[in-house]
Amino acid sequence: MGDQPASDQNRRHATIAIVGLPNAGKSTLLNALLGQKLAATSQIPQTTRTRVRGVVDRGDVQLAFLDTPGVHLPKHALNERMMAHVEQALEEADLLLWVVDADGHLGTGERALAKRLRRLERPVYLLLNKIDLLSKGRLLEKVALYKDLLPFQEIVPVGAKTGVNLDPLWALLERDAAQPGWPYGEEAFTDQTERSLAAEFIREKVLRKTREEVPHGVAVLIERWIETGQENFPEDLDSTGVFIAARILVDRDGHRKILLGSGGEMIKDIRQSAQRELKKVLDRPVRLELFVKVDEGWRDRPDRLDRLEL
Ligand SMILES: Nc1nc2c(ncn2[C@@H]2O[C@H](COP(=O)(O)OP(=O)(O)O)[C@@H](O)[C@H]2O)c(=O)[nH]1
Ligand SMILES: [Mg+2]
Repeated sequence: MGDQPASDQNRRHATIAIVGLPNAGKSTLLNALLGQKLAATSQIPQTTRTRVRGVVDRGDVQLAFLDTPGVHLPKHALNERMMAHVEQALEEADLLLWVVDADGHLGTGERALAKRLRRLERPVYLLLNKIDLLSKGRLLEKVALYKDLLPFQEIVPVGAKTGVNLDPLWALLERDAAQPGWPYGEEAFTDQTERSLAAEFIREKVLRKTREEVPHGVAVLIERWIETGQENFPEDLDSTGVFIAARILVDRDGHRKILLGSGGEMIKDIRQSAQRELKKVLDRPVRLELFVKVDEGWRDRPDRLDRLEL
């Protein structure tokens, strides 16, 4: 394009997919790279359900990161859609970051993923994450164990949670971003809407507070989003604020009871911490209302999945 300003001619970009097994730390890494929280994270596998895109400009280089759900065997229609998100990200990416929990164990899931990545024939970085949890010696053993699975472009030990070793990673990514131009505007940061971010962070609070029993059967639907001047905007809410009403869908009545907790303590706690986080993320006052509703088998109902944009 001949009419581009001279300063734009050096501009390069790359689309980078972050892939791996559940709980490796992919979403934590995305948040660390962006320097801002965009993706929900928790100890519960399958916290991430869709692709989340975050864009960072560094000098002449624009990097678009795609966070993906952890690779696992589908048990519900929901999981099949989650794996379709992974496939789309793999197809779209110029470069792949395979995140592994270096403190974990190299198993069949990882070998299967290695095979899939090999077929793609794209550059793959192996990121050995959670290095805070292991000694230098064990880290070296892990490198030896993984290095022959694929012809990795790079092997980088990192600590996503503590931000360790991200500078060398940035330098490599900037070096390897080879596509001409910048596909995203300079102000671009994410393709997530405020509504989907709100729903994700409410769901994250549910996962973090309820643990084992409930997580995989939970979805969050934003029912109302009311700005100042609109009908039913609360009179006592600051005019820069937003009123959000969200419905938490659960798979069965037992889960609804757990979510409510005795005397409604649990849902109150979830509401308060979600409201606090949303204030930070949206950078303005937030009033949040939550409702819990049983919707049996929603994970296998395509109409529900569509409505939830999953
Ligand atoms: N100790 C330690 N924990 C981490 C690190 N990175 C992520 N985690 C934790 O691993 C869990 C899974 O992280 P998450 O980003 O949700 O994993 P994902 O499923 O791959 O997206 C969370 O509890 C994180 O806090 C790390 O560098 N060190
Ligand atoms: Mg995740």
